Amino acid sequence: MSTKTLEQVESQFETFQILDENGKVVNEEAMPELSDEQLQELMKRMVYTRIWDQRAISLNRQGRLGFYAPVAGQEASMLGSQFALDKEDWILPGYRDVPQIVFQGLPLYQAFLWSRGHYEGGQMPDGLNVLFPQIIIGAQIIQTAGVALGLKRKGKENIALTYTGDGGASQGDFYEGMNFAGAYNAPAVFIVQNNRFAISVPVEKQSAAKTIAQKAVAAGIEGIQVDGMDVLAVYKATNDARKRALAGEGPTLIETLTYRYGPHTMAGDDPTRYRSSDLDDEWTKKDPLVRFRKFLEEKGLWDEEKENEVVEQAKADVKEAIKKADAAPKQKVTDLIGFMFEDLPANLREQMEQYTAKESK
Ligand SMILES: Cc1ncc(C[n+]2csc(CCOP(=O)(O)OP(=O)(O)O)c2C)c(N)n1
Ligand SMILES: [Mg+2]
Repeated sequence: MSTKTLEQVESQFETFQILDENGKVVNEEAMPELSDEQLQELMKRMVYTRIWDQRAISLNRQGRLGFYAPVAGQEASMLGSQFALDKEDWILPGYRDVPQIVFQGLPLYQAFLWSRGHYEGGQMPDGLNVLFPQIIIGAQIIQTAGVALGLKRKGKENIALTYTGDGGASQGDFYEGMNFAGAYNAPAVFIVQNNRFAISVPVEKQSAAKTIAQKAVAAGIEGIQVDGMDVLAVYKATNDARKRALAGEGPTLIETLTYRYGPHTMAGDDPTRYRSSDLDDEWTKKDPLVRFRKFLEEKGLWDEEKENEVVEQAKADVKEAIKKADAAPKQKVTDLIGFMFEDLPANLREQMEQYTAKESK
């Protein structure tokens, strides 16, 4: 391929945006059809998530949560996309994608139990089509291709949607999953939340490609790059991708350009060692809540009172949820073994007997 051809391909992937940094509509014809209530609901979810994120970070510091990957900065990317889903669609999340599965129906206390590594946190309520948040980078892409193909074979009017990061897009599984989904025309949507870093490795060091969206080309599927700080653009792109998938027009790769304000996880990385404060400032100016708040205020759909209501609700819910998580029975080894398989293999049966005896003492 000549350099010219590469440039032609790359230049097609411009960032799709509806609201600019000041909350002004820059792409009226792309405006999704959402009612005033739906617009307010999107804002509520983003404000709620930011508060819960702050509370979770503080609970983690107090030793009251386990694994936690902060989400501030990524609210539009996470919640705009989830908002486009039907209740029966499938979500295959990564470890950071807890807000999406909570708004899809996972009770908050279970999300906290998941954070603590408690088995009850991974037991999805009946009817909630969500897989356990994936820790293995990129593994959920292949699983999504499989789930989507299953939905198609069963004649369901639903899609499988997955989230990974820029780091996930550097894994072999990513290409394999997209390629398979494309080949079988499976109703899958792959979202790559490009927050510019895989822990400390910048996206520029992970790939020579100018965009992650263009990686769709080789898989023969649709690809789009979206302003991930613009909740309306993320919603619109996901909704369109979902419709295409259900119409038999194939999978879509959506790259959302976003940023995590906090550390990678609460396990102790220090972002000031791998990110400049200039870059932090540049992205803080794009904040998804600030721009959407301006847009809604202009329409008379948002004010301080509404904001405070959501803040108080989020604080109260977190308090309640952590109390409920604290009340969960202490996890036993037999619980872990018992929930792994429908029929226990011989070696685990043996361990089960040993631990049952031990725990009954
Ligand atoms: C297969 C695999 N390799 C390495 C790791 C260690 N690891 C955990 S998070 C992470 C970075 C992922 O970055 P990205 O996909 O951009 O997601 P983000 O954390 O930025 O949301 C790595 C390398 C892992 N969990 N799995
Ligand atoms: Mg990343």
